[in-house]
Amino acid sequence: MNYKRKLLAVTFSALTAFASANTWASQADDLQVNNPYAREVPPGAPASASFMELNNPTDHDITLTGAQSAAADIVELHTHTNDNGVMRMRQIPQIVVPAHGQATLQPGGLHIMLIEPQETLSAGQTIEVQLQFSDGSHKTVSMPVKSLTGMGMQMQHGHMH
Ligand SMILES: [Cu+2]
Repeated sequence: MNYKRKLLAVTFSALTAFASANTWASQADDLQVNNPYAREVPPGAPASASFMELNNPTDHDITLTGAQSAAADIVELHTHTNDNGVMRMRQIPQIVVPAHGQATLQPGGLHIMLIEPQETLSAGQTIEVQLQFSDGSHKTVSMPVKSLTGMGMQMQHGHMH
């Protein structure tokens, strides 16, 4: 083994050590996003929301700490809680996708709130939402806008202006 090859071998084993410590691949790279979509809202609506399935195939937790989008002025992570039979939503600081697990963002549950959405957010459009993770990485997800009317999910919202 000449010197150059030896150096490469050393570098490679250092990389392998990094990878096994789970600090090499970013959380953004590791997370799998399935079936993302955003809710259609009429012009002037105070808020919309984005939903998706998050899959974590790795052996370490992935922590979503925030999101942003050109489609809305304010973007927050939200969940719903059952408050004596009344479903209310509230902002949460993070969504953890457990190792070898999933987190499902869906109507009535976890969601990404799109507050003060852009003027038109109608079915057939595509918007982008950037997910931000606790390791500083981020992932941009393109998603269709879909009409959810007929699903009987009228969202209560606390951000009326
Ligand atoms: Cu919300």
